[in-house]
Amino acid sequence: MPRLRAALALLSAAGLLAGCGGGQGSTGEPSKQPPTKSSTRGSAAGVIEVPADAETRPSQHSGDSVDDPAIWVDAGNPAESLVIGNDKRGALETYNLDGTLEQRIESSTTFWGNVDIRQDVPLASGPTDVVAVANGGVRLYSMDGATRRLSPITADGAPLDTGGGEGVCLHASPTDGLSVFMVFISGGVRQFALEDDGSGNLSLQLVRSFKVGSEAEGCVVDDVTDTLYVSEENVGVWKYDADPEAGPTRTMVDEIKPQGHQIADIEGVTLVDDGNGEGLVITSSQGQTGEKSYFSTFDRDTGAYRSSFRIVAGDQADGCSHTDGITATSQPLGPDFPHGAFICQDDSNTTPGEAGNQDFKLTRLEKVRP
Ligand SMILES: [Ca+2]
Ligand SMILES: [Ca+2]
Repeated sequence: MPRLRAALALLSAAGLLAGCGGGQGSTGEPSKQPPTKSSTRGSAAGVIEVPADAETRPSQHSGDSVDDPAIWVDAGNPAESLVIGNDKRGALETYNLDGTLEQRIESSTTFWGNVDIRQDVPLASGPTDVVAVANGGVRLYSMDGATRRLSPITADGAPLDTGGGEGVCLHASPTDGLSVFMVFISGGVRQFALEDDGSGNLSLQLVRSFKVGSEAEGCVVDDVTDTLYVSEENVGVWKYDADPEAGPTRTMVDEIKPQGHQIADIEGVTLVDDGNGEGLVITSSQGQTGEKSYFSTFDRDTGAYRSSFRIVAGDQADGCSHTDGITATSQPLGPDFPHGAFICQDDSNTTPGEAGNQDFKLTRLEKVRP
């Protein structure tokens, strides 16, 4: 698809693909981050405790119901940006930054898995903000920037057949176009090229498959460095070349303790893009029964370990525990999140804020930076 590749190359050269991972928005300039850590406090285990700032409204379903968030950035009106999250037991939802529900999409296939987004993707029908979510394959939507509503961009709105998969991450490559990685609980990974079928809808083609080894789910792609990060839940976080023609060669970023800094199960993986190749990779150490979950940060460029933190109760929301999916962006999101946000799934939603079914917690990004 030379035209798409050329357009992506142009966008990349123009710096319009700056945002790239874990639901990161891709429009606008990343904010410069003045660390303001006055509200954080350390713990004995070397895990910094950071109070949450807001939470989404509770899921409609009890039990293990929410899982993986993404952020759609409204570059023209950042405070109107949206959190996108899955209700595993029945829907894809979007939330305003104050946590209120904006849109709910249901399907006859009730299990909804992970979600990811790329903005300003140069499809044949024009620049498109593409959302991918696991639901009986992969469902693809476009976000209308004016109405802030998701609409399907597959024929008849149907999911595309991936043969399964729960983990999802998009990759917008300047040379290879748009693709989606599906991560299977069995540890398999499949990469599918996504192309406009000529009618404004996307179709897919399998271009690569490989095995991580054991149970895996969380993933994110750094579009600038062409790197796929995948968490092997009981082992560590790997990075692979995201090029469809790359082989199974990989590098360990960080293992679980005692060799590394994380604990099993390693679930979510996300990317903070600060521009110029700088930024952070953040992972979610969910923990086993009786263990407190936490998040770890690594240097995007060198992979060096930077810090660990936990989201605890703030004035408006309780903290995140036993976290599955995470996302982050350094794009400004209006007055409440002027330097971006970090978002985590919480398995036990108590007061402050509403108490009840699971939800997502939002925290100012500068508070969690090392
Ligand atoms: Ca909680
Ligand atoms: Ca709460």
